[in-house]
Amino acid sequence: MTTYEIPTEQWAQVIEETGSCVYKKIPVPVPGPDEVLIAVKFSGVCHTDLHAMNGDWPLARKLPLVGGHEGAGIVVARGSLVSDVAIGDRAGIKWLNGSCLACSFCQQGDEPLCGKASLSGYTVDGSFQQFAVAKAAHVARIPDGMGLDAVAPVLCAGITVYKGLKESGARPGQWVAIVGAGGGLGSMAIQYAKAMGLHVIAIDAGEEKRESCKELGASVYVDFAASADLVAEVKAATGDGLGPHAVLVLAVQEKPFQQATQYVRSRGSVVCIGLPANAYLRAPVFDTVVRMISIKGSYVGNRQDTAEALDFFARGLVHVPFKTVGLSQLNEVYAMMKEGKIVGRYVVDTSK
Ligand code: 8ID
Ligand code: ZN
Ligand code: ZN
Repeated sequence: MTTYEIPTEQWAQVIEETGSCVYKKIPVPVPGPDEVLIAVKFSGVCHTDLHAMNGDWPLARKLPLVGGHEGAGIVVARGSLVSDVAIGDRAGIKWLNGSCLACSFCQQGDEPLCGKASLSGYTVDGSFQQFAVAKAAHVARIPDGMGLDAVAPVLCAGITVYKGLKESGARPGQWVAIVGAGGGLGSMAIQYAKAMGLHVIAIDAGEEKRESCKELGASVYVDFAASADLVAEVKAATGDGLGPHAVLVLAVQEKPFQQATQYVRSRGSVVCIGLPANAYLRAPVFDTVVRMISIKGSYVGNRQDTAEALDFFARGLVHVPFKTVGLSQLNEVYAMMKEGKIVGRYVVDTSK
């Protein structure tokens, strides 16, 4: 078995106060008996990391905090109870860092609903550091031959949208609208949807995102900032004027959640995934009843969803357009994200 030299100090991005993070050296963590230490090579930057830095959700987090939950790397140490993950294995840190594996939710594979779940980059330190700890039972197993930079966004964005599409109940040949299609989750959602045999209506703003969405496989692009009547335009996009069978709402604004309930096809489903701060769902009861609309939430994925989402990637069915910058430049990524300027995903390289 290969052994790795593990330093005592490492570079990390640390949130010391709400609203900002500092690039500094901190101690390398030590894995507990059921944990592994992963040398993180690349980590995707999810909009959730920005929510965590700004503390805008009604969910407590640790401080100081190392964010990040799309970390891809190599296992360099493991606790005494770990036997099925080896030193040298390629592994991924995802949002769900660990769960109890014993409660009624865990028993049924609903690990994200576990009351004792620990969350990477939120309730425990995440992947914006060179060495991060995760529960061995929950790490993503990254097959050989995948670029650790390219695979990183699958670890949250990919798993989440793949799960959301399954939750939508949409079947091959049907239409799905992806709201926020040009962003990180959206870019992956277009491709998972296409790979699952669905027609895609991509909704976002601007020409750069139009081009990217079309290139990734969207049949129609609707510019929410330019459209005079978004609801009518989305309904018309399916050809029969009845609207999409399912909607994945990934946007970080409240309004598109309301619009989705208006343009979704009767009997269709609106799957809420984006997590705008202080937002509420509002839909007319009458319409929801007589059009038999389902409105539901979908939250990351379990270990099986993780393996399946990675398998789509391994087969070359999905890829995310990504740009790489150094971990030291994380604040620049957040600035672009706040402005809605990112097409696809930014991935940080922990060596820079
Ligand atoms: O498990 C979950 N439910 C989960 C998992 C991972 C991420 C939820 N999230 C949440 C994040 O916390 C965030 O709130 O999903 C949301 C989207 O994450 P992201 O894809 O990482 O964000 P992004 O790359 O910034 O993309 C957001 C896109 O939404 C567009 C923006 O232009 C951007 O391309 N958008 C917005 I803001 N308002 C829109 C609107 N009204 C819109 N697109 C269409 N219509
Ligand atoms: Zn995420
Ligand atoms: Zn549990």
